[in-house]
Amino acid sequence: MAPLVLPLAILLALQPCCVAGFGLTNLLPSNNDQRKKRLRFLATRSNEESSSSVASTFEEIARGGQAELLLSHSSVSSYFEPESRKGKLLRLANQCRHSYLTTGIAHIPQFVRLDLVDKMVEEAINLQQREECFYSTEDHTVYQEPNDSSFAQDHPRNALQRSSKWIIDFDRIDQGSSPLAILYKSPELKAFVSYVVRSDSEIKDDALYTSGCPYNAAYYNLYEPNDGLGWHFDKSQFGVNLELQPGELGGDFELCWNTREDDSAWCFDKVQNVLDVSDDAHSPVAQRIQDPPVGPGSLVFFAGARNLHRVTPVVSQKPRINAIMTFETQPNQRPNAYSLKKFFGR
Ligand SMILES: O=C(O)CCC(=O)C(=O)O
Repeated sequence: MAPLVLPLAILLALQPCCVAGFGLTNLLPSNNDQRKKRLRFLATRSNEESSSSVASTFEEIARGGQAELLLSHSSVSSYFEPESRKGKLLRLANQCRHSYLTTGIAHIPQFVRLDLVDKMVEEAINLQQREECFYSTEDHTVYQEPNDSSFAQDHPRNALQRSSKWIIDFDRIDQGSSPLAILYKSPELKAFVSYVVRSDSEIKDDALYTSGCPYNAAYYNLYEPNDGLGWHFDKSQFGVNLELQPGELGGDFELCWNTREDDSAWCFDKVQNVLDVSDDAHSPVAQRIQDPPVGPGSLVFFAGARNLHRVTPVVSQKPRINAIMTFETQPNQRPNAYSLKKFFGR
């Protein structure tokens, strides 16, 4: 196979069915003028930018032969008339982007073919059974910053949250045959992610990058009974989560939209409000993906630096399994030594 064809083979297995937010049925801009403006912007942009930029990479996918190929080989190809295929791909990306920008999250159900999802679940479970994994457990502040003794221990600045899960890092995954590794390294997926999560000015600036770290690039999470993640803000602007095996009970991803106005604000009152009313099962002030629910093969984008989020403790025996794919806005980014030790045992 030519170098481009291998990653493409995986991308051909993607199933772009629809995009869902939190129970919103129509996530496209309701205003037709806005929609046209957006499409016009996309159409002109590819002429203005260099061929190496993410925007033009995506334009090539959306307009050119790759989109034809992608859609004609995916299982949803029969949903589309040939002449409207390119438009459908662009619409999927725009729906996703709109949902991400207006609710902090975008969800594409059944993004990856189920036989590949099964392969990834099998790989994760096999590696865990061979003890090729690390049990990451910690008490941390919501901000993932060390304690500040000028605040009381129960102040939102210092209040501790408990998180635990098994992690199978990128270095343990078979780079040649794992669908996760191949999908993560495909330029098409990166272009799609960039299109969804970056603002227009950022897209103009340039691309996203895969991680420079051999461990956190793409990794499996396994949440067993009582495992979960306490409320936290991420250090990175956004997260991309491929759901493989949702928890049967518990293990829900919850997000509080617009908890803080920028990635470094403290916003103690809003954080306190979330902590005050939360119990393990369900937060009345958070959003959950419900309609349709997150299922095997769902791709979830979330803006984790601005929006407080958590994974509720898993209650059922069956583990919740997902994969996190790390994309960065700067080349060669790596977590600091503390995070590597704490989360990956490296
Ligand atoms: O496992 C998940 O669904 C979310 C993980 C998460 O919250 C994070 O990576 O910050």
